[in-house]
Amino acid sequence: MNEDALLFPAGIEISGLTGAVAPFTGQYEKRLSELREIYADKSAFDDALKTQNDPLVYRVVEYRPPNSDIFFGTTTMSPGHVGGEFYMTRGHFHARRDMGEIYYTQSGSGILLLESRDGQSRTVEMKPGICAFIPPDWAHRSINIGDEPLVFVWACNPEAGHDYAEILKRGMRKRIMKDGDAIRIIDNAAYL
Ligand code: PAN
Ligand code: ZN
Repeated sequence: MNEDALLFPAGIEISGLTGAVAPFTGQYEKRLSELREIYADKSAFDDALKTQNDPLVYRVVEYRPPNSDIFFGTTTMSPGHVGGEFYMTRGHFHARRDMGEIYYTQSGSGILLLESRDGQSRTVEMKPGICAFIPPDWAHRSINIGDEPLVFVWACNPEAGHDYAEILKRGMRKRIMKDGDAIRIIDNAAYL
């Protein structure tokens, strides 16, 4: 493909309730069995897997124009919790430390948990009407704290990439817990 080829405008249909993107260029799903490392309570996790049929935790659908400096898509997260910890994404830094992102929530409610390279922790509320700015070099993980799907549109440079290893290895400083009807943000005892 000629890198200088003219790109043409497009209107992409996005459902704020289901996260469907039409047309889309790629998608993937994460089921609970693929996410054992991120939860604190491994025995609750193993019990959940035994008693449930490997539930869908989240789906990512993207629209990626070729040779563009921007792409976007949706993440749709199921409601749920494991050992009192709400369903969450893996969380990552971008491979490109100079590239941020936005998350624009369409439906549901969540918490965007962010952590700078030097270990500062922040949260941004996720609810319809809030577009979160994720600065370059802040790790980010989204957490569904409601009892409906959490759907958000994300957009960034396709060269941003993902660095999952860092968060997988050391975790994030905070965990988002369900405490009856309340939500608690606690220190992650296993943080390295
Ligand atoms: C998002 C995330 C998506 C899934 O598209 O990749 O919500 O989260 P994990 O990648 O952490 O599993 C994004 O931030 N892209 O850069
Ligand atoms: Zn990202």
